[in-house]
Amino acid sequence: MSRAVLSIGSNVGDSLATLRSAVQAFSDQLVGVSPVFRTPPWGPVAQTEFLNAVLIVEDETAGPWDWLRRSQACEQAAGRTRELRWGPRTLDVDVITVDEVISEDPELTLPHPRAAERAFVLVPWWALDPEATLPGRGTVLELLQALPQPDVDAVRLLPDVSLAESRR
Ligand code: A4P
Ligand code: MG
Repeated sequence: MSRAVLSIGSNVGDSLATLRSAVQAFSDQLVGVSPVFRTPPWGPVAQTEFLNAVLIVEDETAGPWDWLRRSQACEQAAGRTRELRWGPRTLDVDVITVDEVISEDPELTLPHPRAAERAFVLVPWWALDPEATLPGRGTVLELLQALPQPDVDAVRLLPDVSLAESRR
């Protein structure tokens, strides 16, 4: 059994529809999906706000590289456009964790190297799973408490919006 946590984000086009298509793409493996949050852009590129959410997916046979390949296929299917690193994109799917796997491979670093600093990952993840842990780093709650409060407060719940029902 392999369980992965995926972060999905979009700030180009119909972002809500794009996030829904990403959830749909993982529907056979879906264990849970967080609420949607409106988030200020993280990183050096000036751009519009993102919509972000977190998925938990499970598959008996998938390994870490399968989750990366599926995530990248999902980005392609959404017609991802990206000119700049950290710049605007139709869909970004990042693999945050796969079980307790630790990997320093630049093509698949696990846990995701910037997850611990990103309120746009931690807030949705905590909303979906308040007990969650980032392997080697501590609980998601502890990581959230270590972030500047304004960063956390800037991640705002999009009310009355659901990407999908949990299937398991
Ligand atoms: N890669 C290594 N480890 C991983 C992993 N755990 N998950 C490699 C996914 N990919 C991983 O990714 C670049 C390379 O990272 C790939 O070759 C992959 O093998 P990419 O998706 O091609 O490029 P990118 O997404 O532009 O760069 P990067 O560094 O992945 O950017 P991030 O970290 O994804 O940041 N602000 C808000 N509010 N919300 C967002 O969703 N997203 C970004 C993108 C920036 N700011 C944001 C958001
Ligand atoms: Mg990425």
